[in-house]
Amino acid sequence: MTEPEIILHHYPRSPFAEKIRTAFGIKGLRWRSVVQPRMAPKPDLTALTGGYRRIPVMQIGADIFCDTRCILRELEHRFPRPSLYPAGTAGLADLIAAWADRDLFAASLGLVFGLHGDRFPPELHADRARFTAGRFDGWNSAKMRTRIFDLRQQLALQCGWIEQTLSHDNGFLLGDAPSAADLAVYHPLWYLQGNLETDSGLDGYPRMRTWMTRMDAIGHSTVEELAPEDALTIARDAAPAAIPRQNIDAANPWQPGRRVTVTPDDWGFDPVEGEVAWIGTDTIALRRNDPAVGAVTVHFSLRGFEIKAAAT
Ligand SMILES: N[C@@H](CCC(=O)N[C@@H](CS)C(=O)NCC(=O)O)C(=O)O
Repeated sequence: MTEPEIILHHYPRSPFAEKIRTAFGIKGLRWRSVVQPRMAPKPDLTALTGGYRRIPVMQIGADIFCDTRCILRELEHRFPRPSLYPAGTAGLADLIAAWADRDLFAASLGLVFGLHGDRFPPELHADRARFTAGRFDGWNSAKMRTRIFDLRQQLALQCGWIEQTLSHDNGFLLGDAPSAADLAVYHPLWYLQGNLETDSGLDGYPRMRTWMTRMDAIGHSTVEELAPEDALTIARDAAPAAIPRQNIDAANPWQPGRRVTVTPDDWGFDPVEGEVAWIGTDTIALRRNDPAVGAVTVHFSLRGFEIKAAAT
């Protein structure tokens, strides 16, 4: 049987998508690229996810993986070599990623919009203000500008940590091979550098700059374009992967069959409703039926999401 294709729903300038594109590069995977809009509405994406609009989303047949943590977990499971957790890095790589995906990302994004908010169209500011529900100064350029000095300080502090971590001169953050930690630290800096160039403040960290060049050289492996409607057809024609039987702790309120909502807890608070199909220690999968694509299983990371009983 041929392996189903990996489809990534993304857009070129998305830092979190760069995290996954670089993971494809590390693992040498072939993938199909579906370019989605960078603002809502995203009907060809939400038909698959049930409302989640963030980028990136990975699709394999009728299985949909939301959030980069969940995507990396699935890639590691299906394609274990080379590992995103080389010897000695499990645990520590995820701890570093938990900081970088939030704090380093928020400071980088804040600085780009503080310095160059005027370059982005008003519709994008309005969309992101709704998306983040008041965080990031409501995406008001004037307010964001007043934070530039503080954000530069925050970034200098965090870049100092990265520079020190790289003082072993082993090539990557946790040794001589790239890990999930490198992916998470790289994507906010890639975004900063791509938008601010010499004004990014990154030049004061020579080891970090060399490491960024090394990360950039990994590339994205082999990619082919796919039209959004073709991705929907692939989901419609596929059946979700079989869910293994589980023994679940009776105290767990989210037993298979229960209707729940799953909602991000940081930004982009769009709930997805479905029936619990699987729950593990780090992921939850919901079964849902969509008029456009039929039965799909939507997978989420447990970290960064809130589960609630559905109202109906
Ligand atoms: N925790 C999420 C964060 C994803 C995220 O915030 N992505 C940004 C793009 S880099 C986004 O969705 N922005 C709004 C949009 O594209 O509509 C992950 O790891 O995937």
